[in-house]
Amino acid sequence: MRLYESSVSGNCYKVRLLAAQLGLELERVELSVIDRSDREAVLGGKNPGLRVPTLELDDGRTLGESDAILWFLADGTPLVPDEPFERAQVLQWCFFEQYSHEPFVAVARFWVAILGRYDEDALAERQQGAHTALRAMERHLADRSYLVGERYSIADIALYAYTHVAPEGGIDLDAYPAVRRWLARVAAQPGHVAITA
Ligand SMILES: N[C@@H](CCC(=O)N[C@@H](CS)C(=O)NCC(=O)O)C(=O)O
Repeated sequence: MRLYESSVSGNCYKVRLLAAQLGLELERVELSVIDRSDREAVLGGKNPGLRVPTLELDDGRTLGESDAILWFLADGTPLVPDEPFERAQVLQWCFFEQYSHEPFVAVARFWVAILGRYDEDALAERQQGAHTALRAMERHLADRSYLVGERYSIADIALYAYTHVAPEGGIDLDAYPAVRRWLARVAAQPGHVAITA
């Protein structure tokens, strides 16, 4: 399998982390998230969104959207539950991640830590949105070990990816002790690899 990705992207890290934990081999093709001029040439016909991560299977089929890739690779393993309601809860957290978390946490981190260029007011708005998402996670994790069903799942991978690097976007995690305990639990899972791996 081939992964078109960026080594600095949390969305791509989700796939690398899952692959490491499932023992899947990935051929990694690095694309820049700053210079996007080769997007159409490299990803045209593979991902209509022209985004990374894009997964290419050995039979040539391709899949975009990080959380869809997680679901595809992990379905049938203990990282995606069998029980219909728990499966829906995993999707609940994946959709939460994509709509209420990633657009704030990931964008603030991208501007501050990767691009090094931002408008102060726009950054403050993203950081505010990030704290709204973190408060939701804190409420949910206050009396739970993992996001769904008291066991590690792709929902934890989806939200770990950007939450653990939120401070790089000026988003302090001090006010979220349950989130910090959960981050440590996720990082202690067998086969865990760092975002820099
Ligand atoms: N919803 C998509 C977001 C993908 C995305 O925004 N990818 C970024 C890197 S994290 C990217 O490709 N940026 C460069 C570009 O937009 O051309 C996912 O979860 O895969």
